[in-house]
Amino acid sequence: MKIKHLVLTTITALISAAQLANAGDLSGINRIDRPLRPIIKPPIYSCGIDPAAARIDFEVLSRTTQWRGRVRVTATVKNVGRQDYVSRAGQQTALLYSDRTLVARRDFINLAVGQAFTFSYDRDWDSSSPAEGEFPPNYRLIVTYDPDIYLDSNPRNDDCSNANNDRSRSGADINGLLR
Ligand SMILES: [Ca+2]
Ligand SMILES: [Ca+2]
Repeated sequence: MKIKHLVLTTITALISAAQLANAGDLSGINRIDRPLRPIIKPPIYSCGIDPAAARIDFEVLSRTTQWRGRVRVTATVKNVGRQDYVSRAGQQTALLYSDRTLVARRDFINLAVGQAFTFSYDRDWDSSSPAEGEFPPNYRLIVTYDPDIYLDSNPRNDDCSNANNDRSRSGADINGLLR
């Protein structure tokens, strides 16, 4: 009888221990003891032929008062890839929008590795006005292509990343220059 009781007690204890271990495992407490996965930063994506909407810059050209002046919005398109962009006229263009209004555009043809071009839009700005100071427009630079750019039998004008062809910057940063 004693042996049978001991065996039963032992089995019960083992089952309880196993349940506790399982409960502990699910509680999340034990997870702290596990090695944490290192946070791996994704590599900076760089592909072959890659014109990109690289920058939007603001500058004050002249000032009439502390708050008002003439400003320039400059857009920069750059081939940030590892191969030259070689195309034909009329197949690619860069557009600069102020909110939904197209304010400047520049057609381009070829863009060597690392080569950039800029184009700009000048306007009056009043940082004390509602239209500019309180609700400044958003500027947006877009690199666009003919719909058939990937089907034109010229692989040298196939942008390998469309993720970097669209860049925005708030005109609020112009208010920072006219203060
Ligand atoms: Ca691109
Ligand atoms: Ca093509």
